[in-house]
Amino acid sequence: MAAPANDAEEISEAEEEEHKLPPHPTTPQQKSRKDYAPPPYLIANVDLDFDLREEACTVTSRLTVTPNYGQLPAGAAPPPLVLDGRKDVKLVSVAVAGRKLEAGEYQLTDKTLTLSGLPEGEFGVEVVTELKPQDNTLLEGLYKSSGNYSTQCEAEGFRGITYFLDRPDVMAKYTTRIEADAAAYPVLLGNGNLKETGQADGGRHYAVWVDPYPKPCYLFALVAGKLAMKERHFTTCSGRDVTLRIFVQERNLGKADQALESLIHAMKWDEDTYGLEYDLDLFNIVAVDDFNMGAMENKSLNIFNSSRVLASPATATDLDYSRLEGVVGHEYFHNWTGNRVTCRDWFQLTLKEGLTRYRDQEFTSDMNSRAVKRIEDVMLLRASQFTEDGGPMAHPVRPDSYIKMDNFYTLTVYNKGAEVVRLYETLLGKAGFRKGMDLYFQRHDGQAVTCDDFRAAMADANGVNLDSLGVWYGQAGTPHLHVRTAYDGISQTYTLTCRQRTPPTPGQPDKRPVLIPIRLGLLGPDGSDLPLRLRHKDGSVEDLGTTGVLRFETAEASFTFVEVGPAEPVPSLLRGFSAPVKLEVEGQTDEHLYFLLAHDSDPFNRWESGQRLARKLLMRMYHAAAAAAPAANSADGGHEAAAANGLQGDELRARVELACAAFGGVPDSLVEAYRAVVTDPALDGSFKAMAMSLPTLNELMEGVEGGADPPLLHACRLALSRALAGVLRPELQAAVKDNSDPPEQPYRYAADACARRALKNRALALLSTLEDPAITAELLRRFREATNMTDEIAALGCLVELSGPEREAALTAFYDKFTHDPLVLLKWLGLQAGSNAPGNLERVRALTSHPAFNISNPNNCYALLLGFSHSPAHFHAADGSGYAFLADAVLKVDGINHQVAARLVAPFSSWRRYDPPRQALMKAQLQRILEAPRLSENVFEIASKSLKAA
Ligand code: B3K
Ligand code: ZN
Repeated sequence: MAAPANDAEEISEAEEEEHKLPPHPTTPQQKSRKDYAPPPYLIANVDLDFDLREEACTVTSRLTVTPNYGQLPAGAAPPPLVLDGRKDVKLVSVAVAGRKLEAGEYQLTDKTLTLSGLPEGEFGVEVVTELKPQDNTLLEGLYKSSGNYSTQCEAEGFRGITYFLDRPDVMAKYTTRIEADAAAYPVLLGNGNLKETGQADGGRHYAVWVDPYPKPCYLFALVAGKLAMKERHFTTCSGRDVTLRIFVQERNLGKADQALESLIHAMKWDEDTYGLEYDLDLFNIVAVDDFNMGAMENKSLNIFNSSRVLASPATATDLDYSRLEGVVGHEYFHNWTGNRVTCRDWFQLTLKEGLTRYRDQEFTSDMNSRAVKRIEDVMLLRASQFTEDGGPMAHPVRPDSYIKMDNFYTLTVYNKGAEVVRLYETLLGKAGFRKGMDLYFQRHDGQAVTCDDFRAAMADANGVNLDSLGVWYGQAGTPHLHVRTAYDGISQTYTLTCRQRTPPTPGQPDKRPVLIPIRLGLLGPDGSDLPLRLRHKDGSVEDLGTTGVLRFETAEASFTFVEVGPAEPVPSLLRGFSAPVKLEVEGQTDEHLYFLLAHDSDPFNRWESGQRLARKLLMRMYHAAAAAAPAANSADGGHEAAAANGLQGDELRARVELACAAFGGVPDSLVEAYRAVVTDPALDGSFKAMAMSLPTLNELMEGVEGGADPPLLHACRLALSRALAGVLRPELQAAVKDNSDPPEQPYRYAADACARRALKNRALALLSTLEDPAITAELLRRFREATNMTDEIAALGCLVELSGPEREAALTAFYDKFTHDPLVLLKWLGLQAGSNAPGNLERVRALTSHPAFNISNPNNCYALLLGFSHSPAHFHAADGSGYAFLADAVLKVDGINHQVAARLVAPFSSWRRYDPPRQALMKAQLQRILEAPRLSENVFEIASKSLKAA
């Protein structure tokens, strides 16, 4: 099992030895899960008073502190109370039990305020602090965005407001009084119910908010500003009226309706699916421009990154609409999974995030196409979470240690965590899962609990033992599942022999088997599902219907099906992607895959078969092209991927096409399979669009042994798209034509309308790779005539990859049209950032000083700087120029916002996936980052751990 986590000293010593790291100015403290201890004090009530003023804000916090240390030994003094704080929080005064303390009576450091000599029993503490929100560029704690006050407290931002026990197992009832200038800040919002409002001296006013539900401080929020509002109502299942409001800047009022609509859907869905009703009379949403993450589930005052919550047909794409629905749902669902039942400590983050991500995935599936949603979720998991799990930052869904918790809001905790929750559902069925959820709330409402408590509720509600699921929480890395099949024609039996292995990850050399539910079917010769009759060890036979679930939890096991008939069946394994593993089916032929693609009753596996076929071909192309390149270029004496290094543009393209032609090009059978998909009238357009999408570059990279050459791999992907588009041109053009709506048709965000746009735009994207002037002209025309952002950005996205005059014309037109809409300009920045068009690094560099770019705004950094890391051609340029550019950006941003900077380091963490010359270049940049003075703990953690695995 997991080796015990290193403590802070071990980490930094090892770092210094291996990489000669300069000691970090404040040796970052690594926190370990095994060190959890309950707090010696609890806080029952928090009474906060915010006096918001332009130069400085004063916060008065009155706490009711209760002992939690149990019986004191006779004569022993109560333990000290250590409150968390932050350097930029100025302590004005502190009083205990009504008496103001003198300077020598408490201890103050950059991070803590320690109070000793405390009374026994309950006592009051009053802390007064002074803040400068206008200077808070970290965007944690209280800060200003677009002239308004706003907060972000998860994970540890509350200590940026006042000295407090900033940990989730301290749950208190909050009262918040906010006072500010009435003209500049007419809207004053807090958690819970609005109890009182009134005028104050000097043109000021105030509001008092009372939250009746105990909560950890990370769920505290406050907003004060000039905001416009839209309102709707929801009647809960028990007949209560809830007022729903969204607050936005005046100019964004036209983009606020969809959020309220999605919120209503989410509230209804949670009642219908889980019987969970909203528990207050008011629910507020606020859109904020400067926000590190997507959104935050503060009790009854959800704060969103404006890019996630504002939408209109002219400014948001179908993808934006669907994400909005998902994220509004996610934050709302947290009210029960996260707020009413919260995490005991931050190591348990997946308790709320994995579960809530699972819930938002299910919500989106029920609102739209379940099959398409599953495919999208698996694509993301494989493209990004598998990468994380295979890299130096690999961590279990319940991490063992961290330096900065904010670095652990990862795809592993969220999305792999959601897959782990899905395992319960797969094993227990929907009804059994619901029973488990009911018991979980019955037992733990109002508590701060652990992932083990969740598992126990699931097990106890169903009377089963789920202990073996525990391994998923503690083990990092993606399990490999290997299946061998054997058909016996004489006995008409079919046996699957399964083996599993989880690769070692940093700190976890040895792995245990995990419980893998394998959902499967067996296809007969006509493509229909055979009845599944599983023979048990005792000889009894169990009827599993036509789709069954095998429980595979040892290193190796066999499963035999009887009465399978006179022909060898074709297995459809891991239907619906029933576990987050890498599946290899020994002896699976292309014929099997074509057969599954044509017939599988499981839509996920139909799609998956196409992906596997494309992946195999792409890998063949890649290796052929890499081997064909002159070895003289090779920096490591013959490493094949390195051999094509440095080739660019047309040369690279020619190399790939030649190599592909040498083995006969794209097989007819693949072309025919794609043709069948595009022209099948029974298939949903969104599904077709997914089926016509090639495996992502990230996913392909995983498959290249010894490290990939991204520009070469990208060139192969492009070559395959081009080849398919060349042969299927008539079918693709027909798909474009048949799915184009007349210009007078108003935009609708609805499954059927989105499906038409998805198919049309996917077909256009494939056609665009032909670089045929007629098609390029059509793209430009479609761009100009688009009546919604989905079509507009789809056309622009194609044009941006081309290098002709159309590219510039479209980019300029788009900028001119949206100069005054910073949210839309994020798309404009993002498209240019990720483009592979020749010479694009210079363009991206120039954009960093463009008026549309603001380095202090997280969305801008994500669009342009992180967006640049998505360009295989330029971020991974063989000369290292792309890496140097991003590392410069990391250092610059780290001086402003640590969380954002840490996210910009992530692309370097996967250095091991690339060819040796690139590995060296990336590691050199990580080293350079680490040597920079005044590095934040956030960046230090990612960069040092990334290098440590070298
Ligand atoms: N819980 C927040 C994320 C908080 C981020 C802390 N750095 C959003 C969410 O998952 O709902
Ligand atoms: Zn969440």
